[in-house]
Amino acid sequence: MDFKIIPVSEDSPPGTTIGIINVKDLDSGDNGQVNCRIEQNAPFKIKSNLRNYYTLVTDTVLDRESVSEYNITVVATDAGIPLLSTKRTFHLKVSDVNDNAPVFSQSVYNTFIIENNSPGISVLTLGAKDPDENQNARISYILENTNIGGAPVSEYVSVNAESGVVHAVRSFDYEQIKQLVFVVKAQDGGSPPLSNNVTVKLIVQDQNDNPPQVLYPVQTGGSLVAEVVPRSADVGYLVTKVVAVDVDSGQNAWLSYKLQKATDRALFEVGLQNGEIRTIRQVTDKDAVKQRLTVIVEDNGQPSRSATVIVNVAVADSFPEVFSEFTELTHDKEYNDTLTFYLVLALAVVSFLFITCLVVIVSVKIYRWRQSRILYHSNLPVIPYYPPRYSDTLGTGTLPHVYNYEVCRTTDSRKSDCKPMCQNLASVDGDGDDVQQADKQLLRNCSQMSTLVSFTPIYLSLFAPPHPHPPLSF
Ligand SMILES: [Ca+2]
Ligand SMILES: [Ca+2]
Ligand SMILES: [Ca+2]
Ligand SMILES: [Ca+2]
Repeated sequence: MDFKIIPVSEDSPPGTTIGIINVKDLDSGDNGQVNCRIEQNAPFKIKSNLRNYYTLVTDTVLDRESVSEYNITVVATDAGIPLLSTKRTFHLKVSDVNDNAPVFSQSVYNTFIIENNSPGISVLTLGAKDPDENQNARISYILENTNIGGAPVSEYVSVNAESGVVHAVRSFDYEQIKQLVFVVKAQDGGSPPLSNNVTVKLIVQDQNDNPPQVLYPVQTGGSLVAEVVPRSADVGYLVTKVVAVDVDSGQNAWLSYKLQKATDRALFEVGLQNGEIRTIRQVTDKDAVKQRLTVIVEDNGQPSRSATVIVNVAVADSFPEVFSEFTELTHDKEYNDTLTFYLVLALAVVSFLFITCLVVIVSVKIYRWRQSRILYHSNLPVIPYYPPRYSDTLGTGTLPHVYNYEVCRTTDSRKSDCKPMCQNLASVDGDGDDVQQADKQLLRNCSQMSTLVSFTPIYLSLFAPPHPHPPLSF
């Protein structure tokens, strides 16, 4: 008996030939008539196409993941009497096909992490199995890209591709994110690869990392709010209610209220659970108008956190009474400091401006006075006026006409004038029209100078030195 075995793939359809068997029997007739069969119950059968040749074929669909190899025993029997037979066993290995996707051990993973965790901490390990073989069973874990609150999920968690360990990338804040839902894919190395997804829910657990926050009474630095209790108030009169919140959850946000300090402990109580402040006895005339209570608000976390709030209470029947008691408090130190600062600043600015003006005025006065002194002592030469056609006169080289102007300035501007030397000019001797023209021109100039001088009275009177000016000559 000879065998020729061909390896078989698990996805081979029924009827696929696995091997060819050649059986010889030297006898003749029925003694040489051979019949082949398979000894075990196996998904194969033997077909005879030619005398002495048999083919071994698959009878059903094979599955390597169920039975990966077979030991097939073929028995060849003749039809003689007695029956003679022979048997041979051969080994058949079913080769793998990537026909299985990885399967996670759980359909959904739920895991917990306490907020304020260290970044990089491992959260859980995902496990998937692939019943195929070798590369067809090599699994990679891949974090599917989704967005959580506008940020990619990879900013929150990471997954080790080989081990399937999920790490927290950052520290979680329960008050920001209470749970994180993301998808991880397990993919084999087959060609083409097969994969499966699983949903992971990471639940962030609360820590008592927030103290209570008091919403009422509002605690502001400068202003003061007082609750008014009439003197006629009965026992159990509701003065006010302390309102507080805690952004934690559960026991970490379970608040209780206690009276820590009070001007008169026998007059008020605070509701342990609701924060209501009530009177516990009748108010009397002896009770001070101004009552100050310190209430502590505690959560029930481990360890607990707390906040304190000051409640001002006025025991009075009229607003003026309340006002007179609390006014001094409203003008607190901070307000006074601010007011003083601005007053000093304003005084400094005004003083500076005053001194600056004074210095400027004195400087200008000194300058003017020095100028006048220089002019007085300088003995500057008189600059004569040469009329037109001076060279055309008698050629004597002397000035035939003398033009003198005298300008007198006094502290009284109204008296400043161009002295009527001008009038004398009209009577100066001269011959010809040119001289007359020159005289007229001088008269006009004199008139203009008089006008100019008359425009300066304020200036002169303001800065004029106390002594009379000497006459100025041009
Ligand atoms: Ca596979
Ligand atoms: Ca397989
Ligand atoms: Ca918290
Ligand atoms: Ca808390």
